[in-house]
Amino acid sequence: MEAAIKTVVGQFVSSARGKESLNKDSFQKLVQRQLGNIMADTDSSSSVKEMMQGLDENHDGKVGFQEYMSLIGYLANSLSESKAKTPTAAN
Ligand SMILES: [Ca+2]
Repeated sequence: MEAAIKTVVGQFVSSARGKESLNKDSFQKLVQRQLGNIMADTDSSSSVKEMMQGLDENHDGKVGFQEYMSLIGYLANSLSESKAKTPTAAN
């Protein structure tokens, strides 16, 4: 679990390339390279843009760390719901 947390943080840090937030290009690359299986439509730049606007709570046009964590939380929640619906896939 510690490795998973390090991965989540490390992906943000390396994608942001020393900046505090992900811009549209770096967000799109992150989503396509790292979340292409868990998320739908990551190849569509318009749907990635919509996703980004949904996450951008402070409306600065970028995805900050807290906003990124909202996405991770959302994905974790979706995963736990889909697992709960499939009793054979416990743990
Ligand atoms: Ca933002």
